[in-house]
Amino acid sequence: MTEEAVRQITPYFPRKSDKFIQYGTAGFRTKGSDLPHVICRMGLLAVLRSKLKKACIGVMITASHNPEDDNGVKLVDPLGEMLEISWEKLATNIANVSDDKLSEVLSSIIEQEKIDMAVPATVICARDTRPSSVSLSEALQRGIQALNGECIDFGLLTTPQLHYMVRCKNTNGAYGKCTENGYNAKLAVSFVKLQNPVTDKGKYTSELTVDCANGVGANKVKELIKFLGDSLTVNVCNDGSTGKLNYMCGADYVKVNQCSPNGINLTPGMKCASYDGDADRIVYFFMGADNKFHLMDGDRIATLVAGYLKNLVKETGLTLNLGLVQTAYANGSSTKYITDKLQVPVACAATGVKHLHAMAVGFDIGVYFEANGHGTVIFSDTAEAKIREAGKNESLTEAQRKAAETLCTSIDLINQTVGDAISDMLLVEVILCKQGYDMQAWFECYSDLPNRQLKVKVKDRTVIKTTADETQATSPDGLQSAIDELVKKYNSARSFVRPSGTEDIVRVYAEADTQEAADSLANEVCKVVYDIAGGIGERP
Ligand code: G16
Repeated sequence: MTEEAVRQITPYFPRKSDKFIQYGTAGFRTKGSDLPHVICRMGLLAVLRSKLKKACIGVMITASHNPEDDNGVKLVDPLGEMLEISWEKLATNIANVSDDKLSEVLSSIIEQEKIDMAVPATVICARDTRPSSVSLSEALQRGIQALNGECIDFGLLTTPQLHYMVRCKNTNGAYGKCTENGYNAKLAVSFVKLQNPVTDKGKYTSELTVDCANGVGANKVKELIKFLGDSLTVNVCNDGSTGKLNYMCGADYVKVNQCSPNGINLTPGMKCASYDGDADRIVYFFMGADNKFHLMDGDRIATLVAGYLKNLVKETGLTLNLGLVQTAYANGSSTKYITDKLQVPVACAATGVKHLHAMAVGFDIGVYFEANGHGTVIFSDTAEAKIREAGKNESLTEAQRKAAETLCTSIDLINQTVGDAISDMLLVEVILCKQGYDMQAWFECYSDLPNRQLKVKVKDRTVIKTTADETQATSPDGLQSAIDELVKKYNSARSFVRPSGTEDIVRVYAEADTQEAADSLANEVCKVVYDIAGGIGERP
């Protein structure tokens, strides 16, 4: 069977170069032109995974925040979570094997995983708006068909919508209706239910301007707005009608450059947000009373959400352990605020939502957010059951029951499968409304430590190895000690470096007591990385 499948696909999607490609932070990412055979082969792998799990598997074609020429693919497991890490290795093997050995590798996976090839397979796929995504989606479908899998193609979706569909399908609709309208209705109904009863909205305004990175999120949020009535006004910018995907706009651009994107003329009083290219990340921003640009990144969203949920849990009287997961990129001030002020335990995971998600599962209610705006909340089955039951429990006080009902509706508003810019946006709006916050009030919760993120190009980024939490470089020799020496020169400073899993670069992060100091430290660390880890191109 594998031989026949390989015979069907290789004439159309041959492996043209022996360039090694690795399943990274969020699947395979590289130039779209290098991907046809990889994506076709991921169709084969998705079928095997579906047969093994006896469930529907998802495949998303996107390179998210990367430039338009790049593309990528990631597999989604039955409950809408990222592909199990042990299978990433299989994916990498399949992507890199020569055409004549492909059948052999497929057969060995079938044998090793004891896959029953008689079990039917279903794969749900979707793509973002990149020009190369259309033909790559065809390549994927050819791979799925070659192993007799059924393919349900949703066409254009945001990445989190695809994750949502997979979970709906595998829970027979218990998680929601497996359609775009089902997704929109679920979110909108919960949003309106949470927002409408608020009578004292304080400084809150229900108007928001969203930079959609010229990506797939633009048309999707336009669809969602139709379900919201007049409860939220969303002005959609960078909707792809003119600009280029992720170019000088989008969540990554705004976060890294700490400035307003092209396409938005930021003036005082405006409340703005940016999605990334596939709408799985969101950051907020505004112009403060000081006439300066202020970023409200994933850390700010995490603190807002954790505080809100913690209060609600307290009001229900239930004993549920709530925790927050961040990465090394989390601003030191946010971690301090969460630990000291909110009194919520914080755990640190490696970059990549798959790592944060895995750690968040350890809590009854696990809030996880990367500083770049990628995150969500997950509720354990037991916690969710307790909350739903409390909402109906007549022996509780009315206030306790109401808090439990509000929690239930919040659960419905949250896309628990993965970070979701649209769902996160609605959740933030609900919380701001309930708190009576404008952006300035939210901003004043705590002060960020000034920070800077930069990139360095090196010949081979894999020479940089780090500890599990990514805060220390363990190789090459001398790199960490050189960083330590630099950090000592600044106050309240911290810096770390790590190879990106989505771009061919090394990321450098620095934090210090002033912006000048953070900038200077980041620049000095870049030079050290360039000198010790084999920098290429112009020295920073
Ligand atoms: C992906 C991952 C995120 C990660 C980001 C950057 O985001 O899903 O978890 O933070 O890449 O990763 P790296 O620093 O390894 O390049 P996205 O939005 O591009 O899918």
